[in-house]
Amino acid sequence: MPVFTFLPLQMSSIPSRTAAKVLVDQLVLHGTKRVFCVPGESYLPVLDALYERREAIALTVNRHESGASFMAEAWGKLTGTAGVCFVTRGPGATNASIGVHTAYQDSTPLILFIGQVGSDCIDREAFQEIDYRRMFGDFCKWVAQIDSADRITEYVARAYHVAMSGRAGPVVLALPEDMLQREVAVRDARPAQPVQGEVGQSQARALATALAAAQRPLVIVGGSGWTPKACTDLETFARKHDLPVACSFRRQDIFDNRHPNYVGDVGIGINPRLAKRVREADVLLALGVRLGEMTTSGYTLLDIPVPRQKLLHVHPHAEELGHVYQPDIAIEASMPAIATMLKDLQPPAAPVWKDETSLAREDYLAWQKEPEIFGTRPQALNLWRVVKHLFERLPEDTLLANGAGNFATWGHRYRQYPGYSTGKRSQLAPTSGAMGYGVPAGIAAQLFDPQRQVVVIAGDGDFLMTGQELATAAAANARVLFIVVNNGMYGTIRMHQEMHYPQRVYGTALSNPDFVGLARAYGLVAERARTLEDFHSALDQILAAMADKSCPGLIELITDPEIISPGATVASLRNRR
Ligand SMILES: Cc1ncc(C[n+]2csc(CCOP(=O)(O)OP(=O)(O)O)c2C)c(N)n1
Ligand SMILES: [Mg+2]
Repeated sequence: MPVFTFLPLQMSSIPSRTAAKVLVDQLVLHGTKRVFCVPGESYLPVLDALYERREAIALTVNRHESGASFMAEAWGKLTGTAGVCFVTRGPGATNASIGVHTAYQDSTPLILFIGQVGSDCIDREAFQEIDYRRMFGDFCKWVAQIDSADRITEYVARAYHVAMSGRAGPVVLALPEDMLQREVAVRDARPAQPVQGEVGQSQARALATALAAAQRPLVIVGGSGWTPKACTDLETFARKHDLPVACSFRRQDIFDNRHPNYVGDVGIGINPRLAKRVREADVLLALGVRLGEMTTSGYTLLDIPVPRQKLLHVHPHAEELGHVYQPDIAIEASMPAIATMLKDLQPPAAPVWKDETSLAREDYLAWQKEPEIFGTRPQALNLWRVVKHLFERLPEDTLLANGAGNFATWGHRYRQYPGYSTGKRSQLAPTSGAMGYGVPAGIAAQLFDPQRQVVVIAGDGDFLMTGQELATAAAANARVLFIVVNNGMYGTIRMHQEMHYPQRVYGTALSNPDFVGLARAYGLVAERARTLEDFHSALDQILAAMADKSCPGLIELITDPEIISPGATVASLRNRR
């Protein structure tokens, strides 16, 4: 019987380090510049190793793990590299799970490290013990536990690789307490090099042929993995071919909304005329987008599994192609790769769809106009005018972050987002529909780019889900402007309640604190506005005070609960039946 002997590596030249130190050294070499955390005794050695590398990695300490994981997720969205978050076992991990779920649905690179109970008491339901493989198994790309300190470089390299390759997403690594303390002599890994798909020549030809034969084509862009260069190439392609381009739900900054070929977003509350165009398109070129529930108006815009439209689907993950809809042409490729190919595609001499593109653009511009609803409620604070004024007053490259609720509609529908071709993202919003996202995401964006104007619009429900992160913003002097839309209710749910159970209002009213007093207690400058005039002066005052004191600011808007959306009052919903 053959006997294999594995010769030990020449260890003498490799200095020994604690596993925690090896771990932090790997974060540095994989390019991480900031980590978000709530500390726990379960990973004290990591904190100590982070202290040693504090020149290389900044540390943001949060007030709740949802804030930490949301911030790391937003960091991943902004940088295209893995956001990193550390939390403690059990309660810390369960609190952080919302950021993992968001990263999964939003295809954002994220690594969540969790302190785990020591190996000597694992599987006893020890203090705060959870099996993370089972807990996170259904909503992350990869979850593992590093039991052997010798293999830490391998696990961490794979975590970065998996989080950022193909369709990006979250990875969870559990770190048993005793493993982190062990001394090991191991070599560092190399910086991770995520792998992305290219476009094959025959696929490029097939796509070009299908596009050239189209009568009523429409492009829908979405997903993650876009770069400024890819977005610039996309704009060139759209202009050269005169194609109408729509963005998917909460990905409105992929394509410049001022571009003559931009025709709106295919999300919640879609422009009915755009929905009709999606339904009646003969060729749909879907780039990067998953064509999920929110982008397909609840799976109604395309037939399942075989769409009526000829579907040309390009996505960085092969399994997504045909996941729900069977494409006519499926291309597994990165967004930079497909955008490069499209940019160089020869356009037809006179595209037959040219006039349709202009009409679709006109429909979009008409959809932007002030809704009539305020005519019926003249005393109400006009949110359309608030959004208009806000983005006229703030710098063009302002980043808008928000979570979930009907308040978000105003920013989604009425702001014209500059495209990522500018080199900067202008929208941070969860396609997962997670409430509480806006506050931490906005703070992360401000930490990422302190010179930038960041504004968070949050509902009164949405805001208080992660409002304690105001302390994090104040501690970091992050000059975020928070706008709280206070209508005294969980408006979205009230809307559905009135549609299905009219006049039986239950569980959807909110009794709110004094948001201005609350913000001031956190060290913010804050004002309240009940009218548009109030808002104008509050905005001037708060922006000046924020600049003066180098602190975050907040404006509370008291809005009319009757105006539940740009197109409906509560009374109109009740009378629908
Ligand atoms: C974490 C989370 N919990 C619950 C929900 C369900 N939900 C969606 S919108 C909403 C109400 C939002 O209320 P608010 O922030 O006040 O905004 P409004 O609709 O009143 O403008 C709720 C409870 C959710 N999407 N996310
Ligand atoms: Mg509300």
